Parts: sequence; C-alpha cells; structure tokens
Amino acid sequence: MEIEQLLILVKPDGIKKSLTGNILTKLSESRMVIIGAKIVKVSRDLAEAHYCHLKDKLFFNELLDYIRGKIYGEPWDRVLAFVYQGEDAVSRMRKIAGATNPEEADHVSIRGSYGRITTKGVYENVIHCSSDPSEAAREIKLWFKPEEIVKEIYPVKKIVVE
Ligand code: DAT
Repeated sequence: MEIEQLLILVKPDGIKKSLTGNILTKLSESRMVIIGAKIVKVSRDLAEAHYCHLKDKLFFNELLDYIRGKIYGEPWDRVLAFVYQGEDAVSRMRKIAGATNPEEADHVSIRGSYGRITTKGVYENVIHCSSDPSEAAREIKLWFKPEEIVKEIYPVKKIVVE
C-alpha cells in the first residue's frame, strides 16, 4: 500500500459546534499521523483556489462564504487545517469523513453524524477531506508552507500507539 498524505479541514461549522474533539477522535481510528496542523482565517483568494473546480456552480459564492465562516462571524470565521499521512490515507479518511452530501452520508461517518444542508442549499458537512492523492498534493501546497510539515516521521513501525 502507498504512503499518502491528505488535507483535512475542520470547517467553521465544526468549530462553532465544538466538534473538533469528536472529529479528531473519529479520524484517529485510521491510525494516521498528523504531520501538519494550524488554524487559518481563510482569505477569498485561498477559498477560490481551494474550490477552483467548482467555480461554475450556482452555489460557489455561498460555498466561499461558508468555508470562510462569513455566515457565522467572529470568532468562528476560521478553519483548522491538518495534514495526515499514512498507508492508503485518502480512501481510508474519505470513508471516515462520509459522502459529500450529509443527507446521503453513512450516519456513522463524520458528515453523516454532524452535517446538514442549509436553507440556501449548501452542504454544511463539517470537514473537508482531499478526494484523491493528486488533489491532496495540490491542496497541501496551497494551505501549508513546506517548513510547516513534519518530515522525519516514518517508518511508521517506529510510532508506538499506547
Ligand atoms: P468534497 O468536499 O466531498 O470533496 P466537492 O469538492 O465536490 O466534494 O465539493 C466541495 C464542497 O462543496 C462540499 O464539501 C460541499 C459543497 N457542495 C458540493 N456539491 C454541492 C451541491 N450539489 N450542493 C451544495 N453544496 C455542494
């Protein structure tokens, strides 16, 4: 199996609902390692670049307001960004995150447990989780400087989980 990295964001609704602990606990079932972590006040440029594949969608502006926490205001207008690393990380984390539409997500998944659809039709799905390894590489570069990511963490066998 490939060692992969991916980007996880706890979105502003996750922070506002005090779900960070629950989300990280669920993600820890994957046994992946966190190699980058920070809180980010998301600029419009960053939000647009992150969601560039959705720029033609009718919900694009609402989506930008959502990821920037504009609809919640201070102090919820930020996200927690993490880089995880591990074997087969993307597909394993996507499974724990659940489907994009929170109403269709498995209800033991994070999005199925805590997500909802807003009256404006935006999927308020609590976390972002990279969808494939190449998208993950693009996103990690966008959100993290190289020096913000821990390099010497593998081989994974040396990490002892008590
Ligand atoms: P994902 O976040 O699962 O990788 P995506 O990149 O297609 O999915 O979409 C990014 C975000 O945009 C998603 O987390 C929620 C929102 N979104 C996607 N499709 C939507 C839709 N049809 N209606 C409303 N919001 C949507």
